[in-house]
Amino acid sequence: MNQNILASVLLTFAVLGVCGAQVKAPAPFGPVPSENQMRWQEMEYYAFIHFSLNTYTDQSWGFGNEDINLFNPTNLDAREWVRVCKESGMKGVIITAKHHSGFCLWPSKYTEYSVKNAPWKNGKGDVVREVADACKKYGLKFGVYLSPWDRNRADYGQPEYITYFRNQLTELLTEYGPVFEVWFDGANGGTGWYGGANENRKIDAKTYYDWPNTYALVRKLQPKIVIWNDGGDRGDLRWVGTESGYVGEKNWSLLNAKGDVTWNMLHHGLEGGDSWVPAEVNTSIRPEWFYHPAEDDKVKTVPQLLDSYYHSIGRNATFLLNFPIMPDGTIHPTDVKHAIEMNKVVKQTFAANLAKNAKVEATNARGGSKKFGPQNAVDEKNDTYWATDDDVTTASLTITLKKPTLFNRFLSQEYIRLGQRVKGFTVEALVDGQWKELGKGSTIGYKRILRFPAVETTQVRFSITDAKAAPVISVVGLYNAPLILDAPLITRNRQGEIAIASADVGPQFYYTLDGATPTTKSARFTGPVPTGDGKVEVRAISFDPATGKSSPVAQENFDISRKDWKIMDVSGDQPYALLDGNPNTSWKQPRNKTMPVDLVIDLGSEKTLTGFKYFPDQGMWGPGVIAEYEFYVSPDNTEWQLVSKGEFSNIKNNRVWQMKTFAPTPGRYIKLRALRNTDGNNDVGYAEVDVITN
Ligand code: FUL
Repeated sequence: MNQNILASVLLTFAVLGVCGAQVKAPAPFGPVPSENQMRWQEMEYYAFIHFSLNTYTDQSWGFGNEDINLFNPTNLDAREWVRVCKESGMKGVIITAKHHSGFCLWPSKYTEYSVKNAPWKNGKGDVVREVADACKKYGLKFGVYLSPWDRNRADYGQPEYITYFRNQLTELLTEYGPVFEVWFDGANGGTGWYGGANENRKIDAKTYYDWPNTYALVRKLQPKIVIWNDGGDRGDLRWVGTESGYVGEKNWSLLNAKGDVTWNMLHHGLEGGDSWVPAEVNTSIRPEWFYHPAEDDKVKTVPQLLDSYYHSIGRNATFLLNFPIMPDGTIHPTDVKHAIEMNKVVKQTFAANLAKNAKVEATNARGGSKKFGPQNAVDEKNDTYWATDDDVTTASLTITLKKPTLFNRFLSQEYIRLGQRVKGFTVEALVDGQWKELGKGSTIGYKRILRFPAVETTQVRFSITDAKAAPVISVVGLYNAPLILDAPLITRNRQGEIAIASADVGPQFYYTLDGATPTTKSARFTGPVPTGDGKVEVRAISFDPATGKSSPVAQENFDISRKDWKIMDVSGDQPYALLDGNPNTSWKQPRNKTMPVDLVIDLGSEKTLTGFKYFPDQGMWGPGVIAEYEFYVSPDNTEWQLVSKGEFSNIKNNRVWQMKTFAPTPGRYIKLRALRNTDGNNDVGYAEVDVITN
């Protein structure tokens, strides 16, 4: 070592000595993530792929006796799926190796109900292998979904089935290379084919599957895996209580290892939880998980996908987005387009942290040291952090930018290897000499992003207003996202008036009522538009006058107006919430009723009915989501004709519009009979009920 180098090494030691080499890093606080959970959390965004015999039968859940001969995708190339996932910014893929129908996408040794007996590739195909190989080729991680509920197996419900299940799991976890995540779906619906028994089988999900031993097997076979479950038996990750694509604003990566898990705990985590169980937001790019041609125009738009992005990754969760595969074995081009475009916007938004290496000051830094100083939060490194003294749980960090800077996003990350600590924070900008609040939140965790209208400033203050222990912040960022215009939401109230709205603040709306494509030359929406009593097709766009850009066209086809409808045997106005056109208002039947529970409506005059629609209550508390129904039509409220009956499959997890059609039937009265709800109690609720006429 020459003299100069020696001198500078000594100087460095001296400086570190003064500035904090002796200042100790904060000790971990509470539960912390395992290495497997850390690796998984850093993936942030990955895909689900739903593909099975359901794809060919247009079902949400196969019954277990669907014909294997239907499985014959002519254009299947899993490399295309994985390429789309990669181009969408995803870091992994989870394939439905076996869904509830029991049909296996790999040639399992343990069943005949698999691709090995399908016409596809003359029984020589293996979808799971193709996905695993494609993941290797594109550098994505590979995961499997294996449904515990199996509607095909005769032995489902018996101990033998558990052996079968573990044998299958062993195949999947030993023959396809590294698996980053395994997904044990919690759905256990009851009825099924069960080897020809055609019956309703109830198991006790808590005890039947003997999860502790299955988990041990999984960890032995794949030591680097993370296990998903829906909260019952604690795995490494948790469901967030909804498939609608968001987790709570307050989101702790904690739960208790033992005890029951409520919906609230799934959705928000548990502040005082004794175990690290972070959240995964799972949702489909379409309303349903499997492909249904009727949903080709219901693919989530880029703004809707972005909403889920900000409500998952932006709220301390990961984002698991599903692509349904079409019968020919490909992903629908609209789904591909939207997912890739969404990633472009995300990349553009987060390309440059406008606060990178900016001047930062903090009200407190651990031991007064540079080692834990605020500049660590803007150095673009995830493993350096700003930390305060142990007894300081409120502190501010002020960023001074070199020049006035425009931004509309704030991002922050805690160094979660030391635990999740922050309980409350605010973000302010100095505007005209005053601190103006841009946004606030409760938890931060691995990553938190706030959205707000763009602001131009040179100073930003990030204040931690409440924390469980001294905050440890590894990243603070400011970004300017491009403005995205959403296709507006069109609703029609009972009086037949149209309303148009959008999530954005400020866009103008233009609409047509004659099927024409709206432009800025069409009528401009300024308030409710009367549309009479008949059917009406409304199309509308949002328009940004600043850029001259328009949104995609929104379209709604409304049937006859519900102005003259009368709900029978009820009193007051409240029940009419189910006819008001507003999906956010609902009505629940009186609690003293027991199933079956009827809703009878007088349509005011005779109509020729061809179907009905039901939109369930979207709320949390006893929503009374109907799972099994009968639908009747009557000329006189006395003689009733049963025109439709069945189940609303998967409505428990996915509370979207349900539409049932039937042969044209004239009638003036309708009766929607609830036979069973998704919670197995007597609650019955409705956000909207409508009919289809011809
Ligand atoms: C649910 C299942 O019932 C759906 O069909 C889908 O697979 C979803 C991911 O999980 O519980």
